[in-house]
Amino acid sequence: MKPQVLQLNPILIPAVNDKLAERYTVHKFFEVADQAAWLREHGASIVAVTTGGHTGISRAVLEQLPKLKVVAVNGVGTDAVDLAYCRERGLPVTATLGALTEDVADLAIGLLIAACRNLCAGDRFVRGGQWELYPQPSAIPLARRFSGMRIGIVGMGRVGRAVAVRAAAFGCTISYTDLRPMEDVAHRFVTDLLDLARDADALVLCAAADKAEGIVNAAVLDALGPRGFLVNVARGRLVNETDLTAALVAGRIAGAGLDVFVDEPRVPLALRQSDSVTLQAHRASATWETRTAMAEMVLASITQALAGERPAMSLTT
Ligand code: 8YV
Repeated sequence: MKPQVLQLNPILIPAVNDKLAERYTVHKFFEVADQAAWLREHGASIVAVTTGGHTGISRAVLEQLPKLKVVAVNGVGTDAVDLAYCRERGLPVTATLGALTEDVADLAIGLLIAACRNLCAGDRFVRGGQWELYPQPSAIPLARRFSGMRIGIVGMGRVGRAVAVRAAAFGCTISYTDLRPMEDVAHRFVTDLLDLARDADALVLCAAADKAEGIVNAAVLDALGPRGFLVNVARGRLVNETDLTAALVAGRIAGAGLDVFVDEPRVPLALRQSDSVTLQAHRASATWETRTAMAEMVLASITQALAGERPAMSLTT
């Protein structure tokens, strides 16, 4: 009998799914109607789990998988997995470190340009036929220039650094905040997020969420101010979404580009109705190139763990 793998989130790459199915019996948990009953019956036979970065796996489910040898996260964020518990159990939790850096940084810049230049509102204006009805240039408000902006990066890890490289190519001035200054980063470090926001035309959130929930609140948004933009490609929980919605609706910040939300896939109506916001459905890593690389890493982690090796991408063992 082949080893039993529990797949909590779909992997969208057919070639990798084929390889998984050749080597393992893969159970698609997301298609199971009564998951509690399924776990009671089959939990003890599962030796590997794959899941998504922001969806993770609950401790309650982990506790029902006594023979588990690896949790292979198809993502870079592991904030939705109880790492301390997995460490105690000696259970490797792997992530797709480095695989999605470039794509996430690309989307951050894309969202920022879209927000500054009102790309989505402009698209709706043309698509909806309003241009023909209101051809005078004053029908569309002037936008803001992205090149040369002062960018405040929150979280100078892999993604933050890749955003800095791109923004620098646009002539932007870059400052950042993190838990501590990074010796190998030449940009200006700012300890306090309020100060970073005050000095920035745009804040770009690239931080892990575990130690930073709700850090972007009304005070930070007011420090960013009515000409400031917010971009979030990290986790929705970094932002107080109620404060953000209120600030956008009242014009206390100029606009936002958001790929992530507090309660995905639910997005507050006021955000969906606002022309100052560009929205994406948590798709920063969703390219063929990156998702293929990520899926291959998941497969490698499972293969290594089930061969009795320490997976190269393990964060806990
Ligand atoms: C993915 C992510 O959407 O890497 C992460 O932490 O949130 C995203 O890249 C997700 O992991 C896909 O399963």
